[in-house]
Amino acid sequence: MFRKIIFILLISILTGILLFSQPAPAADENIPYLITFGGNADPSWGDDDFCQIFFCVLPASFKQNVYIRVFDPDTGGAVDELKGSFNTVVKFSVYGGPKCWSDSSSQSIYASRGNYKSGYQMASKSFAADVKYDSKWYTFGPFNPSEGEYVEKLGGNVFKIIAEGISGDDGNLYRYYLSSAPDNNTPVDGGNLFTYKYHFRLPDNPKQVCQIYPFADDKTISVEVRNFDWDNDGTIRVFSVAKNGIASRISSENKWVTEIYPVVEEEKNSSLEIQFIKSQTSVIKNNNVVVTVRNQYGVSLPFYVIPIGGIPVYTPKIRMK
Ligand SMILES: [Ca+2]
Ligand SMILES: [Ca+2]
Ligand SMILES: [Ca+2]
Repeated sequence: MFRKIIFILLISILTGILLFSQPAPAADENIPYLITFGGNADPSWGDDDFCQIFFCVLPASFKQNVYIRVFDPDTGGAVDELKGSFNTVVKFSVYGGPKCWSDSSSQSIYASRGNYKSGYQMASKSFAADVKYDSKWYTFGPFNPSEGEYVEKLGGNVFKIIAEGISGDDGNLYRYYLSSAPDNNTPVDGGNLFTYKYHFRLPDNPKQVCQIYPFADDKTISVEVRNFDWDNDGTIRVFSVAKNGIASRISSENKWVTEIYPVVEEEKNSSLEIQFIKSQTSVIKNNNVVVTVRNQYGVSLPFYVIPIGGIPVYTPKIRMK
């Protein structure tokens, strides 16, 4: 009993801290950057569609203006991935209003082929190589929460941000922050960011492990985990309250692979954890990957940067029957 109380206290403390960190990628994910390549890039560099869609959700009680900040929005300088010379343009656009989330095409893993620009565009800016924005934050907003789409299921107002590789062949690395201030990163209490298709850069250091947290709702009876262009870099494992690091197939250069896992009762309405463990024997640098998770109906599961219900802890036979 005492141990249980300590455990709950620990989780509360951890969750409390997590609620106050809202970058994407989040610190817990240990992912250095999001990535979007220019529209004329080769997918074998690790981006299958040159388009990344993120959503921000603000709790219904949150009424202040918010800002979506982008770190290093330009493609050039030290952070980004150079091919030949820097000639890439990436456009960032923020959407709100009805359908910005609820149009199913914006949640599809094939979103970039459909009506993913649903809702209405509230702000947009294209960035090429520009020292003005190199390793600096650019701020979109202010946005009034009521300008988002209210989604009861998600508990609040939702905005969408699309990063789209317009032209060029270089990789734009960047990060987001959902902020209540225009000129610094001030967390939105209870806010969260999520995506249905995660395009990201792995760390170069083989000792670093990344993790992402898809959420399985009560309708989920199996999940299909897909990964693209993992370049055979080590292992990918799935953890949950009922899974203790089950290995996934891993993809090679420019290839998708699929792994299907059954979801048991205890895992419903909880976050899963997918761990990306780099090869300990070969050094693979600048490894960019794409990951999707869908349920048995082919509906995408969202990845939240702050895992819903906290980081899953493997608890064998959590509910004895
Ligand atoms: Ca180039
Ligand atoms: Ca950049
Ligand atoms: Ca790769």
